[in-house]
Amino acid sequence: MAEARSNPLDLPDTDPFEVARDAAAQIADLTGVARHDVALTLGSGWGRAADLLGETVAEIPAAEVVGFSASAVPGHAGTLRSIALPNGEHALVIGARTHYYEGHGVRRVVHSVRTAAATGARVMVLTNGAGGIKETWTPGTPVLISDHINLTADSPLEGATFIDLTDLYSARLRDLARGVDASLDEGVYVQFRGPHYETPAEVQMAKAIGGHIVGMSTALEAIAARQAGMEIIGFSLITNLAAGIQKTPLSHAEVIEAGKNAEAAIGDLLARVVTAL
Ligand code: 8IG
Repeated sequence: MAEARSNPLDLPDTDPFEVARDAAAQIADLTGVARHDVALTLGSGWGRAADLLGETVAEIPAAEVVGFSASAVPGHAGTLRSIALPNGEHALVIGARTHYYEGHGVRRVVHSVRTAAATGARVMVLTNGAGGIKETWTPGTPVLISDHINLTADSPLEGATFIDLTDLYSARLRDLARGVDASLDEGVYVQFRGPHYETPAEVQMAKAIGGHIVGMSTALEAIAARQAGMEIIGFSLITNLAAGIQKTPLSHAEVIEAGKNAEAAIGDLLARVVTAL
């Protein structure tokens, strides 16, 4: 089984950027596409978007590329896809997110982003399924991420690496997205460790400190993307209202269902945003 293979990112002396460069070289080799221009990580509900972006040139199991492992979450595809965009550029679609709660460390969490940068991508599109704190958001609503609060108490940066995170989620790209869909709302994403959902008290805390969206991904990836010099845009699909905001218990089945129902609309949104980049 591919997953049983040892991962160089788990060894303390490994340079994670060297592994990312090796992974990018393998992707170029396996896809026949020398350089990718934009990369997208597709979270819960966003999977269908890839089909609408352009023509798939190649699709490879992520586990075949160094540093990656197959996705642990039902509803997440474990593949890397190279897609030819209508403008002649290429998109790398990452359907294999490693979550922080899997416990493999931050290097593994951000490996896909570092690899995307090493393939040449200048723009990183991060998407996720998440809980909403704003009561006006119904399940199936896509929202722009305007900023984040990282509650993992961890960082992809190692040592004395000081990186500015002002305008982390590019105002230019958010404006561009609103040009595609003027009704897009935005909010501050709060990354919790998970994998449990929040208690209602934790949701109230997230709200009190300025959060609007609760999730278990994206913030650490965005930091790594900024370190790599990429321009970042983030979208959350609100699949549920956060615990205590919605009156019924949260379930993963509900999340998958909301994602399925929103699939066509958010796929179209994402395709139009990528086209406009
Ligand atoms: I989908 O309500 C999804 N992911 N932390 N809270 C957190 N993550 C989520 C939620 C949620 N919904």
